[in-house]
Amino acid sequence: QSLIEDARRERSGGSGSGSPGPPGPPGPSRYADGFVFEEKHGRVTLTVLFGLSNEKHAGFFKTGKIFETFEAKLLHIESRPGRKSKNGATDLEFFMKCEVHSSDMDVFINSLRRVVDDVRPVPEEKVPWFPRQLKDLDRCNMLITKFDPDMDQDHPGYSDPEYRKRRAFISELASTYKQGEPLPTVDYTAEEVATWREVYQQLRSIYPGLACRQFLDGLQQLEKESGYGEERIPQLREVSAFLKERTGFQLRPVAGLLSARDFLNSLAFRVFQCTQYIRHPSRPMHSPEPDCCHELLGHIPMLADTEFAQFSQEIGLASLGASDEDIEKLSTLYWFTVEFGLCKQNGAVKAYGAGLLSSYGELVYALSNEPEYKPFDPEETAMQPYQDQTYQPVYFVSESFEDAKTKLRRYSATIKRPFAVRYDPFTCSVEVLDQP
Ligand code: HBI
Ligand code: NLE
Ligand code: FE
Repeated sequence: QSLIEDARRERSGGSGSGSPGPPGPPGPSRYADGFVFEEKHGRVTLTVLFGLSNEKHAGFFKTGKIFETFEAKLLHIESRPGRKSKNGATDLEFFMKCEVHSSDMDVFINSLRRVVDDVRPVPEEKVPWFPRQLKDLDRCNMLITKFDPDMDQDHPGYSDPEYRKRRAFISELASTYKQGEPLPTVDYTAEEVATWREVYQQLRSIYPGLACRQFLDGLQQLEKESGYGEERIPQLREVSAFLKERTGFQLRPVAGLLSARDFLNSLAFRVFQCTQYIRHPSRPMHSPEPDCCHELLGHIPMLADTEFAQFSQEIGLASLGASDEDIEKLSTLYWFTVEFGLCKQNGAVKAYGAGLLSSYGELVYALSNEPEYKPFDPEETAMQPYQDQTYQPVYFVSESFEDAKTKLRRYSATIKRPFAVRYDPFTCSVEVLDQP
């Protein structure tokens, strides 16, 4: 079974369903018939499953003749008990990896079909691939090109070649990054620092009345100990070191908006994927995509809170190997809490969502009497459609910060998977436990 599992994993290549997988030779999944594992120099490697009913065991030996005829090479073969047949005997199931001339592939498979039963490719993996250890996060890099300055005509940087060049440079630092390397340092230009200063000044002046207590505490520590202030953009390296000491979270550079699966999966390892570029100077008060203002001002102060860090990791653990539907629900919940959540504190509504705390425009709007408020209830919130272009039409308010946390925790624990995961903090890896 182990080899079949490996074959599936390699086939599914990288992160989650529909992922392009790691760079390298073209993935086998592009072959419609599903048998081809790899194609090189006119030869294909096939992964084949077939069955042998009890009455037909002799058929197995006939496969040898077929191999001879096609000059096929057998690379690996395993058998295991298959279905029970009518007379109570157990059929055998075979897994085989072999190599044939590309042009012979179809005839070869059809010939096998004549001597053994039920010839089929290794089925697609049912549980999506997920990272098991820190270095697997190098494969959690599937970007969503949604608000890309190179592709999206509405992006404020679309018609600014200088900005696009800068973005490409900073993206490159992130895409070549490997887990464990020192975090890249960016020498921010005077214009970039000016954008930061504007964002920082404006937001800083309204935080005391609008941000939740946990956020204000975190920000204060960062200002005191990690060089936060309006004069310079903090480097990921120093901020990561700060967080590591507080809550064990560390940062990793990312080139842009990540797929929800990869983003959430990283949280399971207490890794927060951070963009390092800054928004376009023409729109400092709101950006539809994450940028360093969003990460550093919105997320980092919250991640310095022990309880918040703990429950961020729990959402991450719940996302490992989860179905696409569950990922969708988790990311919607994440959106309306970690990104845009409001909570009551001392009788007033305060913001704890990072998307609010990094956007002057939306922070003011969310706490005005314009938008609709709904009480936070995970089951209902998970079903609320959201949009990411502009301000949210509805925000979810929880009775307290703790209340949001408890409810989210309880919800993540209900996500069903055919296995359980346990995080080992000593090795920073995930153990997978098969449930009985
Ligand atoms: N990608 N780089 C990056 N930063 C985020 O904050 C982020 C992301 N992808 C998805 C996401 N956030 C969430 O809003 C949820 O979809 C999980
Ligand atoms: N709208 C946020 C901001 O302007 O900082 C970014 C949100 C990212 C999800
Ligand atoms: Fe975010």
